[in-house]
Amino acid sequence: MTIDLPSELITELRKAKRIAALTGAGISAESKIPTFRDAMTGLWASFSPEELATPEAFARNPGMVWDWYAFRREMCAKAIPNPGHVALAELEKRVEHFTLTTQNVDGLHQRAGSLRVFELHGSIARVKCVDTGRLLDGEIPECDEPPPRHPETGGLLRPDVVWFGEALPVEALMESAQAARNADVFFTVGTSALVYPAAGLPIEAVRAGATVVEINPLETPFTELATFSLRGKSGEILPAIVAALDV
Ligand code: BJW
Repeated sequence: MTIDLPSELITELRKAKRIAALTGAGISAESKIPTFRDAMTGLWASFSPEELATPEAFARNPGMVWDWYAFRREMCAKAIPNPGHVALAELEKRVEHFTLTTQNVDGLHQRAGSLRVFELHGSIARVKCVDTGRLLDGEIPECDEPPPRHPETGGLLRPDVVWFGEALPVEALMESAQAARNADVFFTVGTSALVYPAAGLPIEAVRAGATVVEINPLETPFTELATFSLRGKSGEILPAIVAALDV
């Protein structure tokens, strides 16, 4: 399959000293991890986000929230990085400064070989005490009635992810904002651009004068601000971009 890429974009990329990227659930769709907001197949197709991804939801029904994350933790562990993840890892090797910020909790960028990755919404592989925030070291304990408890603190365990209304990890957010402000080229890949503060990063990059490239099969609220809007799957477009740099 041939993908038409704007030649100006390839020229900009060849000149770029600083490249930054923001990814969302769409980049992992081709690894068979459902996105959140797809009306039919998305992770929230039969639940509203407020029922699952808030501290209040966990307080109301910790067992249901735990089970939902346990199901997804297993799915993420079995998933395999796709050519989109691999292409971003390859791009990192080719540029002086590369910063990858992901909203995903699946760890697939690191497994694809990306080295400098900031996880804005945490990681589904880690769990922590809901009362103290202390991370669990080692295996998740078995228990009859989930969630299990932290062996040291005695508090219920929850995933180490960022729910609505919770603060994002400070260092990840600061580094990502700085990378957006300094980028020559900024990619926003596979995100609906609805959830803040992540959705503010490409806007910061535009304001700072970067060339901003959106890769998504669908339009988003960010599309009209993008310098280049590439409609299609990231697992096809990103490898085509990396290949074009070699020509
Ligand atoms: C493809 C594809 C293919 C398909 N290739 N693409 C400013 C304005 C308004 C509201 C706010 C604001 N600032 C903060 C807020 C509130 C809130 C918010 O943004 N609400 C909005 C919904 C309006 N934000 C927060 O609460 C954040 N916290 C915060 O701001 O704290 C302030 C604070 C400060 C100090 C103290 C205390 C508090 C926290 C946000 C946390 C988001 N968490 C989640 C769950 C994580 C855990 C989990 O995984 O379960 O993160 S919600 C969910 O949405 C998840 C995602 O990371 C995030 C973004 O979704 P994403 O990745 O964009 O996925 P989708 O499904 O929406 O889109 C997929 C896209 O892929 C689609 O566009 C497809 O077309 C595309 N696609 N196939 C490329 N093959």
